[in-house]
Amino acid sequence: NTKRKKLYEGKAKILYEGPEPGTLIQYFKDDATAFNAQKKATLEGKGVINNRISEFIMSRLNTIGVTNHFIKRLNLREQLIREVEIIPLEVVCRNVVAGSLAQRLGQEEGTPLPRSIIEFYYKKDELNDPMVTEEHITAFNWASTQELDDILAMTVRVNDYLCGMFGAVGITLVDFKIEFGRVWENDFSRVILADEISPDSCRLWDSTTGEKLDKDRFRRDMGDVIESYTEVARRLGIMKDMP
Ligand code: U5P
Repeated sequence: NTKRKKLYEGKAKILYEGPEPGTLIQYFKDDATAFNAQKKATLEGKGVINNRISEFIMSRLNTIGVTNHFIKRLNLREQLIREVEIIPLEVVCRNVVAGSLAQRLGQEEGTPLPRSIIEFYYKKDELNDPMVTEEHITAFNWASTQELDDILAMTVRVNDYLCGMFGAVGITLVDFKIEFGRVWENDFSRVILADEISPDSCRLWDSTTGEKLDKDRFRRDMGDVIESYTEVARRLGIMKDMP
């Protein structure tokens, strides 16, 4: 392995300088954190599985016209991606009540929502990623109104596609978090999907048993985290070459 410049290290991923200008290498670590890194662990093999699941989902989304940063997988833990100017928002889309929605509004976990809810959180660890509205986002120039429209439209498309994709293999997509970035072409910028989509960033429940197949198993000390992530990959028909 040749030496290369580390540009950013997050809780579960590292970004390195890429081979060409405008590209980066995204490395998936085995580290898991929850509750803004108050809870930490290393889950052996998680990085490998999430690299594969995210590759699978991002490639599918690219083919249906949801432009994203994924270019190609390089090896077990790394993928080549397009460099973006990250938009400091976590966009959460919910189909069923769970997690912070259940907590904050006292609603029962598992209740299907009559229509999907999209929420925005400002990415700021020191502030615990507070929820914000579109007005905060445009007031502080985190994204323009046009960019917000594009983000909303893309989020709805991602949700529709992933609900169908997971539904077909007996998994309910309860909710998920995605992130977006800006790319510049000449003097124009465009918003594309970035980061990752994996059981770290989605709630996935077995459609018949309700069994959780996602990061809540880690957050709630339920055990079998890797086994559940592997089950998601198996149902999607990926990693057939892995033990
Ligand atoms: N989520 C993340 N990262 C965060 C917060 C939430 O990926 O920092 C995901 C959760 O995995 C869940 C969804 O799928 O966003 C909603 O989380 P919550 O607001 O219910 O905790």
